[in-house]
Formats: sequence, C-alpha cells, structure tokens
Amino acid sequence: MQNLIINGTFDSGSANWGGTDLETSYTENAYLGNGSSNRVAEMDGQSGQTTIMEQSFTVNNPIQTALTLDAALRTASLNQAGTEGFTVEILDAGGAVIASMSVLPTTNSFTQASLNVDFPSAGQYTLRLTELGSDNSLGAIVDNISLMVCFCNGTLIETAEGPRAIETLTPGTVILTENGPRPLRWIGKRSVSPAQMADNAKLCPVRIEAGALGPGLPSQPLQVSRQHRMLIRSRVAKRMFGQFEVLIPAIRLTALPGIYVNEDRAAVTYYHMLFDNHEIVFANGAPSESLLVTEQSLAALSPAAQEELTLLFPDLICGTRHCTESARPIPPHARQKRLVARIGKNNRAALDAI
Ligand SMILES: [Ca+2]
Ligand SMILES: [Ca+2]
Ligand SMILES: [Ca+2]
Repeated sequence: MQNLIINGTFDSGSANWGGTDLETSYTENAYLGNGSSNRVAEMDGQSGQTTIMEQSFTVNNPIQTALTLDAALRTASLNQAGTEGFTVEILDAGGAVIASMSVLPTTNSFTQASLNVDFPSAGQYTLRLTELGSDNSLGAIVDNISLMVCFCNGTLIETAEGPRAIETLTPGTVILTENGPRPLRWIGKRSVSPAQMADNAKLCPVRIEAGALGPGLPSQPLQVSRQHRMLIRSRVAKRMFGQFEVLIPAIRLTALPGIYVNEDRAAVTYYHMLFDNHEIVFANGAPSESLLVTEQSLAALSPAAQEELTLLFPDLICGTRHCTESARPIPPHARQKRLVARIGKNNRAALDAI
C-alpha cells in the first residue's frame, strides 16, 4: 500500500502543499482545546482570504480507490455548524473535476469523510480543498488526508467498461473474456502475510515482469499464485500437443526470463474469479485462466471460501456440471516442463505470434 498524498498529516506543516492562505502550523489543542499536540490544518486562514490547499500526485494505472480525511469544527466555530467546512475535489491534468464532495463538520471532534475516486487512466492528478462558509478566520480542521493505492492488488482485469482493478470486481461485474462479455459469478480472495510466506515458501507469488510473455504482455508486472495458469501460445505446443494454445501454471514459467518466484515476502492477495464456464480473462493484458473448480483448486482456497462456493454453486462443486472442461488443454506436469524448456531454448515468446 502506498499513500499518494505526501504530508497529509501536516506533521511537516505546509510541506508538499500549495494553494493560498494555508494555516498548518498549529496543533489540535489550538483549535479544539483537547490538549493534543497533533499538527492539523485549518480550512480558513485569514479573514478576507479564501483558503485553498492543493497537492498534485501521479497515478500509475487506472484504479478505483478512496480519499479519506478526518475533519472537525473549530470549537470557536461551533455556532456556525453546517456552514463552515470545505470542498474536496480531484482534478485531472486538464483541470476537469473527476470526483468531489463537501465536508461540513458539526462537532469539535474528528470524524472521517471518504470520497470514492475512479481514476480512468494513468497520469497526473490534483487534490484541491477549498474553504466554505464565512471568510472569518474561523473554520473546519482537517487532518490525515490519505489516498491509498495497493500495487500488489492492482492487477487490471479487462471488463465491459475497460480495465478495472481486480479488488473492485464483484459478482455480476461483466468481464471481457476471450468469448466476449461474461458476468462474474463469484470472486474469492486469499491474503497471505509475510509470516505465512516465511513458513511456507509455496505461498510466495510468481512475478511476471512486463513484456516477459511477449511484446507488451503483460502490460505491467503481474503477480499470481504458483498454480495460477497462464495461456501459452507456441508452435512448440502445436508440435507437442497438436494445439497452439495450452494452459501452464505460472510456477512452470519461471524457467523463462523475467518470470520468477518473488521472495520479497511483501503481503499479497490472490483472487479467484469464477464464471459459469472456465474462461480466459485478461490480467494486465495477459491471457490467464479463471478459477477451474477441481479438487486441487478447491483445496487451495480458504475453508471459508470452500464453504461459500459449496453453498452457492453445489452443481459446480459436486462435479455434475462442466467442472472438468478447461478452456484449453492442461498438459501433464512433465510435459509442461518440457514445453517451457523448449520455448526457452528456442528463444521464443511464451505468447508467440503464430
Ligand atoms: Ca496531524
Ligand atoms: Ca478565510
Ligand atoms: Ca470560516
């Protein structure tokens, strides 16, 4: 996780903030009379000047996240509750407002406000807070301005509405599969802590660097669990299995350049997307499989996820439906190794142009 807002705590006064008539050098106690030496900002500097606080930041990929902040009303402003406050706006590089809210605190203790922000593309954006209410040097107090993004979760999945961060997908979201738009039936996740990885190295993710599968694929580094299967397209596969395209677990691909087990032991969350059929979806542009319900894949889920799936999709779990129909052939282990070794030896892309 990373906070895109620097010095949103005002521990460093006005550092990293721009705008006009900033008031960031006082403590909570100065405004709220609570004895706290925590530094805060007041959204009303001098009488006659409208306070504006701004900070620009860079977003690396389209992502849905939320801006959060703590706001209170200065004790001396309590008689103006509901009018003193500020607006919060997120502007794109062209100055268009992509998200906004008004914050009008009513008490002299902090409450958290939250604004959902859907960044449509990578680029530079600006957060702007503008004073509301009488311009009288009394106003709302703000602190802990935060815009968290998580790079480990930030895998982008192609949906009917364009690429979306996997952690924002919910059952019903229409995903763009190789077969066209398909509604997601279920999405499960399993978070793995650094301590769990230290105990069991098999929980470490496989990292696929940008371009490691083929030109521009994936479009940015992709982290998946070891057994997560990626689509491979190769003449070698055609020769070995009679088909250009097969599914190979990520761990087998670590024999190729730019694909390796990431032993940084940073916390990671694995997602499992379930559709009516086994589908090929696009993760950071790279074709990879949805959850194929087998005894082995079920066992890899958390007990709670297993129980949920069994309740929601009894047909699927009992094996009375298509649970053994995979979207592509899955070669036996020894032949997976052989395939990847030959692709590496021939210096071909794992996703070759056929
Ligand atoms: Ca603070
Ligand atoms: Ca003012
Ligand atoms: Ca005011």
